[in-house]
Amino acid sequence: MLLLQAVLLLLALPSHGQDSTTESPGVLIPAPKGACAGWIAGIPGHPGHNGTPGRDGRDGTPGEKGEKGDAGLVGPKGDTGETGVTGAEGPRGFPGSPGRKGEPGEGAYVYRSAFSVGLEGRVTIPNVPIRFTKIFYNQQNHYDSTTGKFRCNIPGLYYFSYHITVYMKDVKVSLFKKDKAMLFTYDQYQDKNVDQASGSVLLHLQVDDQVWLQVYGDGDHNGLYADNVNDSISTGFLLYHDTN
Ligand SMILES: [Ca+2]
Repeated sequence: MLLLQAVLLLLALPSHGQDSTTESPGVLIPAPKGACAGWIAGIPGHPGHNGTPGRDGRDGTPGEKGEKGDAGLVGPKGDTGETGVTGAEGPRGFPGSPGRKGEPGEGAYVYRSAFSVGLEGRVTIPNVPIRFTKIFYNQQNHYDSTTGKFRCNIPGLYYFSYHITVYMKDVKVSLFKKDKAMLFTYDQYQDKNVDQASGSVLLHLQVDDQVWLQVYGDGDHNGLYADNVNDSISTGFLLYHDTN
């Protein structure tokens, strides 16, 4: 019986080499590939040496965000900036206080022009300027007693007046400006009386304008009279000088 089993085993081994492990009870180590039939496993070897350290692992995931740190120190002062744009003009200020009184001027005399003159006897000649030769005032000599005419030296507004004593004859008298009669006065003489004739006017004069009195009419109205106790006078003066 035993011999038959051995023959069967030898006949079966070549065709079942690969699966021998399952048919060899009591053997712990599997048979190597291509091992011969009937091999017996050896004693296990000693453990090998430790291997070299492995490479570094991959980076871990980021940790959680830390708490906010303390404020840093104040930095140095920066450079001065550029000048800004000029602002809009401000509102008008309050009026200032009045200044001190000025010094007296020097040219006041330039603006003086006045005369006041009278007759020294009766007038006999008509239609010519009456010559007043009794001088009450003629400081600037703007009135010429040789011609009986006032000549304007300062352009401006002038006041003229005359007060005539009328005696023996009627009086017709005119105030002339530049050869034109501007003012007329007529007085009829009353027998055995002394009358008065007068007139006044404001006239604007330019330089060299002349003003005078003369009898007008046919020559029989020249009753202008004057003596020691009766005057016939003519007066004129500058009221305002032109400022332009
Ligand atoms: Ca009269």
